[in-house]
This record gives sequence, C-alpha cells and structure tokens, in this order.
Amino acid sequence: MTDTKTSYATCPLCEATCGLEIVTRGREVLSIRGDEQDIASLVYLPVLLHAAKTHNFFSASTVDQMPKQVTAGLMFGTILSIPVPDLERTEFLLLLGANPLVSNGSLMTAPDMRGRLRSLRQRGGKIVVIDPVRTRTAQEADEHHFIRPGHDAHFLFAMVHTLFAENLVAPGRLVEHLDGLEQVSEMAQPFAPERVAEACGIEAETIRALARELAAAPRAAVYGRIGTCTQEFGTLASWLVDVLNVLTGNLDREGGAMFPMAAAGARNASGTPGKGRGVRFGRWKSRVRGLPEVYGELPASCLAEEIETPGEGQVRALITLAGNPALSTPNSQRLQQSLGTLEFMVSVDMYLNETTRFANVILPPPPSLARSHYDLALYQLAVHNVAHYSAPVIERETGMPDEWEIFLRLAAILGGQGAQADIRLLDDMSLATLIQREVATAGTSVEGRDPGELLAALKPRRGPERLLDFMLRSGPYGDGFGAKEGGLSLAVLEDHPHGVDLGPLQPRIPEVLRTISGKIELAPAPIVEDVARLRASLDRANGRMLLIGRRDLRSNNSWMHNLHVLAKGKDRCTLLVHPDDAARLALVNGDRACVTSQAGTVEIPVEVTDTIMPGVVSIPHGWGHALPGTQMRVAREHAGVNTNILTVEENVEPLSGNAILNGVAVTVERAEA
Ligand SMILES: Nc1nc2c(c(=O)[nH]1)N[C@H]1C(S)=C(S)[C@@H](COP(=O)(O)OP(=O)(O)OC[C@H]3O[C@@H](n4cnc5c(=O)[nH]c(N)nc54)[C@H](O)[C@@H]3O)O[C@H]1N2
Ligand SMILES: Nc1nc2c(c(=O)[nH]1)N[C@H]1C(S)=C(S)[C@@H](COP(=O)(O)OP(=O)(O)OC[C@H]3O[C@@H](n4cnc5c(=O)[nH]c(N)nc54)[C@H](O)[C@@H]3O)O[C@H]1N2
Ligand SMILES: [Mo]
Repeated sequence: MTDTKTSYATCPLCEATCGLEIVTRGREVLSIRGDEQDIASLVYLPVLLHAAKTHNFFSASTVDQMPKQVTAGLMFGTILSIPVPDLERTEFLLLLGANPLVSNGSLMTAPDMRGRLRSLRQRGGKIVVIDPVRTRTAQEADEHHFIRPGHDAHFLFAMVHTLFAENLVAPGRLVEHLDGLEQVSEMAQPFAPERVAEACGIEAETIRALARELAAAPRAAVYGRIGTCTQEFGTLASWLVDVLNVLTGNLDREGGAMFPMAAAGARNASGTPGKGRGVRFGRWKSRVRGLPEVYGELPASCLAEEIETPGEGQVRALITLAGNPALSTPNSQRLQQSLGTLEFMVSVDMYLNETTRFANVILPPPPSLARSHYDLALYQLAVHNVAHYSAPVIERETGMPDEWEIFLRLAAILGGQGAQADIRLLDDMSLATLIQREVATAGTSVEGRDPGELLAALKPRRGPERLLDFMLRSGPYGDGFGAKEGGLSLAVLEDHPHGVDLGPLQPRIPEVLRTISGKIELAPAPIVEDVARLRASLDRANGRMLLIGRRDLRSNNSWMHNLHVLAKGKDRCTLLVHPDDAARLALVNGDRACVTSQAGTVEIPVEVTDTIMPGVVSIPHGWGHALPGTQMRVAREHAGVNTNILTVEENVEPLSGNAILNGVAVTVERAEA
C-alpha cells in the first residue's frame, strides 16, 4: 500500500478549497474571509470561529460550489460526499459548465488533466461538453452543444424524462439503496425534451440521443462544475447530475462517478459506516435578509448589507483570510463602499490589493515554499486516492510567524486572552478536541482509546503536523496507533516525498452513506420543493442578453495578475461577443462596449468570436485592478474590469445561498468614443 508509484506534486495555486469570511455581532463585530488550501488554516479555522463567537461567517463557497455541497449532504449525508468522475476508467464523460483543460479540474482533483482526457478518448471513450462557449475542453471533445446559461436543470431533467419514458432506467445494484425513485419519475413528467428544447437552445432529438447514449455506455459519468453551480438553478442542476449517474447505474461503479476515500479528514469515512445524522440547514439566519445558514456559513452576497445596516448585530469589524471579496463577490462596488465604513479590519494576505487596502492591519503569511502542505479538502475529491505531504522547502525568516500561528494569535486576541497569550495552549486544545471526538465516535479506529496514550504517541510534533498525523493515523488507511501494521502516518508520508498511492477509486455504497435513512436520498424535501420554481420558469420569455464568466490558464481568480510572466501578452479581460450579436450591435473586434446590468456598468474591449453562443456574452472574473490604494504595479498595468460590478447581490440561489454569477441579464452597446 505504501509503494510510491507515481509522483503527485501538489500545486497550491489551483483549485481554491474555499476558505472563509466571518463576521461577529455586537460592537466588537468582525468578519473573516478566506480561501485557503493549506491544512494549517482549515484545521485551525474552527478555533478562530469559536473565539470570534459569531454567526457572521462567509466564504468563497457561496460564490462557488455550495450547491454541490448541499446536494452532497442531502443525498449522501455529508458536506463533501461529492462523486467525482472515475476518469481513469470511464468511457463516456458528459461535462456541463466546466472547462477542465483550463481550470485543471475542480471538484475533480487530478494532475495532468489534458493527458487524462486524451487517454480517455484514445481508449475509445467519448467526451461531450455542454457549455454556452466552445471552450478549449469543448474543442478537444467529441461533441459540444451550446446551452442557454441557467438552463442545465431543464436539460438534465429532460434527459431524466427520456430515461423513464424509454424504459432506460437501470440503477443496477444501487436499487436496494435508493429512496425516492418514484418521486423523481413524477417530477420529471413536465420536462419532456420538446418542452425545454427552445429554452435550453438544444434540440429535443439531441437531448434524447444523449440520454440514450448515456444509458448505453458501459461506464459513464456526468459531471457539472461552476457553470452549473453559480446560476439560478444551481442546486437542482447539481442534484440532477447525480440523479442521472444513479439512474444509469453509473454512481459508485468503476468508470462511473465515484466517492474518493481520503486518507485524512473524510467525514464520510468516520463513524458508523452506512448511516449517519444527515445534514440540516437554516439553524440560524442572516440578520438583514433572513437567509438561512448552510453548513455554518451565510451567503457572501449578504456581507455588504450586514455592514451597512444599522442596528443590533451590525458588522463593524472584519477579518479577511486569503480572500479578495472586493473583486470576487456580487455587486462589488457596493461591497467596497461598505468595507470603507468599517471601524476595524484585519487581513491575512501577502498583497495590498482591492480588499486589503481597506484593512487597518495586513498580516502577511510566509511564502508558500516556507510552509508545509497537505491538501486536506482536495484529496476528498481526487480521481485517484493519494496522499502527499510536502515539508517546507525553504526556511522561514526568524521571527516570522507561520500562517497557522497568525490564525491562533488572532483567535487568542478575539478570545480575550490578549496578544501575548501562549498559542501553544490553543494548539493543544484543538488537538484535544479532535482526539476527544474521535475516541468517542463509534466505528473509528481509535474508538474507546485513552486520549493520553494517543497524545503521547504524537510527540514531539506540534502545530498542523501533529493534527495531520493524528488524522492520518486515525483515518481509513491509518496505523490506528498500533492497531494496523503498515498503516499510514505522517512519518510514512515523510518517507515518501513523492506521495503515497492509495489506489484507484473503489465502490463505497452503502458504506459511504451518512444519511439518516442509510439510503441514497434521490428526492430530498427541499429539492422537491424547489422543482416548482423550475417548472414555473418553463413558461418564461427568454429575450435578454445573458452574461457569463470564464477562466484563464495564466490566471487564478484575482491574485496572479501581479506576476509579469503571467500577466504579459494580449489583453485577456475582454467581452466575448458572437458575430451575429456584434453585427446587430455594430461592434467590431477591439471596439469598446458598455455592458450594463441591474447592478452597474462596465466598459470593456470587445472580442468577436463564434466560440460563444448568440445572445450570450462572457467576461472573466478577478480583474479590475486600477483602484486607488492598492500596491500591485503589474496588475495595475493590465487592470481589466471587474465583472462583479455587474452581478447582483440580491439574486441568490434559494437552497444554497449561492451567488448567481452566470446568466446575468445585461444590455450591451457601443461605448461612446
Ligand atoms: N487557470 C485557472 N484555473 C483555475 C482557476 C483560475 O482562475 N484559473 N480557478 C479555480 C477555481 S476557484 C475554480 S472554482 C475552478 C472552476 O473550474 P471550472 O468550472 O472548470 O472553470 P471555468 O473555466 O470557469 O468553467 C466554467 C464553464 O461554465 C460555462 N458556463 C457558464 N454558465 C453556464 C451555464 O449556465 N451552463 C453551463 N452548462 N455552462 C456554463 C462557462 O462558459 C465556462 O466554460 O477552477 C480553478 N482553477
Ligand atoms: N463573476 C464571477 N465571480 C466569481 C467567480 C466567477 O466565476 N465569476 N468565481 C468565484 C470563485 S469559484 C471563487 S473560488 C472566488 C475566489 O474569490 P476569492 O477567494 O475572494 O479571490 P481570490 O482571487 O482567490 O483571492 C485570493 C486572496 O488570497 C491571497 N492569497 C493567496 N495565497 C495566499 C496564502 O497562502 N495565504 C494568505 N493568507 N493569502 C493568500 C491573495 O493575495 C488574494 O488576496 O471568486 C468567485 N467569484
Ligand atoms: Mo472557486
């Protein structure tokens, strides 16, 4: 098991594991926001949140993948029970709203995405892409269909409808683990392919053919990413992706959509196998708009109003952790204005950028090469089970705290212990809490063990390494502190600097399930309720131009634009416009256009291209760097415009609180010279 077969380097630049923002109530209010991938911050975040005693916690999750996490919890029982395509063995891959050749795969962790997609096709497999843009991925696929933004749920429901209508439903061995199959069939009734074709922009016969092909493929996987999440029906689309995988028998089968088994921190691998407590949302609500919490978070779209609106609980202070909400959050002009009115703000970040320019104090983390790295969250979404730990490559400057030490120092201050508190005590406390929980949980490999004995076995480690060692050893591959010979520990990972290969994905149903019923919940109540909203949209007129986003190979959200090697070259922050629309609007390549939404207006250079669907325009996010008070010289020279001036904070997807960033109604016109 501990043979080193392949070297998997962890690149810390891709795939934000989505950090946080907090905000407290009362006068000493604060808000934390981040987007961290180090273990360090992930594992210490609860300490910080606890010390802050706040429900005002926001993260990039609600401008990203929260809808998928909602369906993971409702259908399978935990926040990260997200099936990923078994890329190494699948023969048919249906991709919606994802561009893995550029993004490198998100909620589907794998190095060398290009090589993997190529070899899929070389072994006779087929890739179909559904996207309003003929992306790089679409160009390398066998088939691509434009879809009108925001209509994935309609399209997927029509596929489900076809499977039932043509007797192609074949869940195979999953049948005995399903709840709600009949209900899905009923709900799909109104979504006949003819009924949705015009709205989707995909012909009914194409939808039927795709459904048949999916059903016929011996091993297939449906996968949706940000285009299917950050939109009006994000949770329904995310749900239908997995419904299709179930109905065609592809969920949890080799070559289908499978559940990874991560070495550390996997909630669906801890406790009693096959059953759990499920998930519950709305335990508290946002103060101003009354939006429900989801997994302890409030929608990032609510942050500005929580700062602006006077009264009991108004946010007056903010902590941001590795996040740039001033650019990444809807109606960012409003948010930026509100950040300027805070009484106090602290940012943990290495740049003086659009967000941190409002901070009273900026605390820089050490360079990433001076930090250790283990991808606690990403391995839970990996297409192949691996574990890789990298020790710091360079030494930290003396006196410079590590990022986790900054977190704990902030926690100590928030908790009233003052800046001089001994943060080792907080570190000890975090570990003790973790150990207590695991020894008290039935079914874990350390159930009933003496916490003192486990603690002693972890010596002399401290900090994140000690927490990680505990998680690995008590995890599904762990040595169980002596219980399992040859099992995993941090020492084993240190002996394998290229990583430990834990094998291809394995079928995990029913063991992986943590729903109360112990079944796959195909028709959870909140989702069933939301289908009415989708049905109502069937009769809606579709006339407006719709704005969507995109990603760029040489960019990572907002924060790689200050590196000359990555920022140089031709302008990448452009408005993609289809030639038909360009002709109608009298726009030619290089013209400047004004794009206007309910929230604001931006002026941006036009790039005419038939790779985008008529009636749709695209602007990448993370740009708009020419703001006063920042210190990012290179980024300023290639400033671009901020597309989140156009996105609307009032529009959130109701089940997840996720922002609607794709399919935003806009008007486009030539800018006055
Ligand atoms: N190089 C690079 N890599 C990155 C990032 C980066 O900025 N640069 N960001 C990282 C992050 S934070 C994330 S979350 C991931 C995202 O990973 P991906 O989701 O793979 O990234 P995108 O390239 O944004 O692909 C989204 C696609 O959805 C399409 N789309 C928009 N609206 C709709 C719609 O309504 N329906 C459908 N079907 N498609 C739609 C867009 O045209 C676009 O092609 O990438 C990560 N990797
Ligand atoms: N319109 C539109 N908006 C979007 C999206 C979209 O597709 N369209 N995508 C959304 C998505 S998927 C995401 S994930 C968000 C991203 O939103 P954010 O997370 O808010 O934005 P980033 O640009 O990733 O900001 C990363 C910040 O962390 C800092 N940083 C980088 N590394 C470290 C580190 O190691 N430690 C610390 N302390 N700081 C560090 C950077 O300097 C930067 O300030 O944007 C979202 N916004
Ligand atoms: Mo993201």
